[in-house]
Amino acid sequence: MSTGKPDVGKEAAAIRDQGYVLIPDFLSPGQMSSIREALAPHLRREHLGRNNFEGHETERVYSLVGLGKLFEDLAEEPRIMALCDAFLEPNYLLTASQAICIHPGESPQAFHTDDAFYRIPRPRPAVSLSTIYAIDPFTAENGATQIVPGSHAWSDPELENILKAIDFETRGPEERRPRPPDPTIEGKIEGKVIDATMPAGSVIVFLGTFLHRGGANRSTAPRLALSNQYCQPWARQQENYLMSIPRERVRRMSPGVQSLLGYSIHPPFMGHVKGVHPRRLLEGGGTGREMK
Ligand SMILES: O=C(O)CCC(=O)C(=O)O
Repeated sequence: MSTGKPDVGKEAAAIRDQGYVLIPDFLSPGQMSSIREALAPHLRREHLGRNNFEGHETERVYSLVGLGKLFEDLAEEPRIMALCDAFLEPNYLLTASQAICIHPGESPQAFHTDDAFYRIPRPRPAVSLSTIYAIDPFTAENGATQIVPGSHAWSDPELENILKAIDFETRGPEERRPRPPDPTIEGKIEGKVIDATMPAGSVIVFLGTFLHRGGANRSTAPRLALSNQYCQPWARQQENYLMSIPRERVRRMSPGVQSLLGYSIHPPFMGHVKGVHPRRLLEGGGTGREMK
């Protein structure tokens, strides 16, 4: 994990200017091998994507933060938290935490932004901040994330139909087909797309308003990445950690991670449980108003 007191001024400035920053040497080789070891039992091609957005040749492990201490530590990594502090309001939340393994033969994802489902007119501040950690080196051949620098500032008309182009429809294996090019966006971004190629251990951090996609994997080996995303404390989280991670496990997590999962309040009282702070449920106190 990155060491020392984070000085994120430059990184935050790059994000403000271009929509993203790429930070090399973020994870140590030791961390990466622990991550691989922890993920191995979950990456056996048993849970390939069910639609063109997840990717039929892509494996995803959701609620990653619930899989062990190293993923908890990554979720509250100090340098990433400092960047979240720069773009999000206090008590921001983890909204997505997943491993993404793009297998050979996968086609490119549709271009999208990670906060598109908050239907607030653009241009606007981002509702979320995303991270993608390269566990394998990201190359142009193996499915490096493809990005459009500056797109975080684009207006709705410039991104017209972007959500409609994303295909979430679930199909059986017999109906699977390559992901088609997205005619509503391809022309607009021609010449602006770059492959976020980076050595293993790097992380790319970008705004929720930033256009990107998982690339095609034309190599012969899988491309493994982790992605944690954070959202404003008043926004609905993509993943429902209150249901996906048992409370017994959450009790053993740090107060910071508990808060990121949703055991927190957006003042004065968004997120309360029968009038009390949700942390009380972790302390075993209950609310004093339990249903009979
Ligand atoms: O895997 C990647 O490089 C990007 C994936 C992505 O953007 C997503 O699934 O939302």
